[in-house]
Amino acid sequence: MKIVLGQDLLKANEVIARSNRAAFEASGTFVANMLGSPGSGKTTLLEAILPDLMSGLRVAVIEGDLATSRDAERIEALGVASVQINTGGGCHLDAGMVAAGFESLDLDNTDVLFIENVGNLICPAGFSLGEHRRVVVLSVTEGDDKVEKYPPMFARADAVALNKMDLLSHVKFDVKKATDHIERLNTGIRMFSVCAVTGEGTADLRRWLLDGRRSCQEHKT
Ligand SMILES: Nc1nc2c(ncn2[C@@H]2O[C@H](COP(=O)(O)OP(=O)(O)O)[C@@H](O)[C@H]2O)c(=O)[nH]1
Ligand SMILES: [Mg+2]
Repeated sequence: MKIVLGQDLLKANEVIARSNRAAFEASGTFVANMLGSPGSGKTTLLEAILPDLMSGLRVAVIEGDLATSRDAERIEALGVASVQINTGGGCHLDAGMVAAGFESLDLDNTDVLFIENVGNLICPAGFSLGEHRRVVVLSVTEGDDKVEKYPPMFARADAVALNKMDLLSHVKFDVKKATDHIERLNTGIRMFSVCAVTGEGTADLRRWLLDGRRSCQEHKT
């Protein structure tokens, strides 16, 4: 008998992801999955966009990491409810972990939930969490070949935040080449150039997320 474990795992994840999505729809919570390499700037980007979002919306964050609660502490310092999930060595969050994570959040009183995935350009791409939107944070210090090397991550994203633009003149990174590659893999993907430490460019990303939230409320997607 042939057992295809990988496929079974993904199918089981899909079932839980659908039930997560149903819970998000029921509570009216818009959910964004933030992905990217370790150190690409996922937490810094959240720190840049959360304060403005918080002025009109109730926001929460689920943080995924192999170990430590450092990122959740950074988010809580902003006054945002957060839950840290430690995967204990696992290279990605799966839908079951997220379901356990949002149990300790008050979803009914959460308008926008961010999930910061484990830093990794490979494994998280295959695991839906029930999110409405996927944002890949790619920093210019990682090299412009990362799109070619890790296509599924970019093919399955809704947006890319090209981060650390303040360092562009110091590194070899061809923005046009990377952008062309991303758009070839995924027509219609949104590209944002940002500097998470100064917040430059993040207003456009924030507006896109808010538009996404509005369209999900109207069309339940
Ligand atoms: N120069 C610069 N550094 C950044 C930027 N965004 C993040 N960093 C730095 O990159 C490092 C990793 O950031 P972090 O948000 O922890 O990355 P994460 O692992 O993806 O969550 C930290 O030292 C940040 O200060 C940026 O836009 N410009
Ligand atoms: Mg982080």
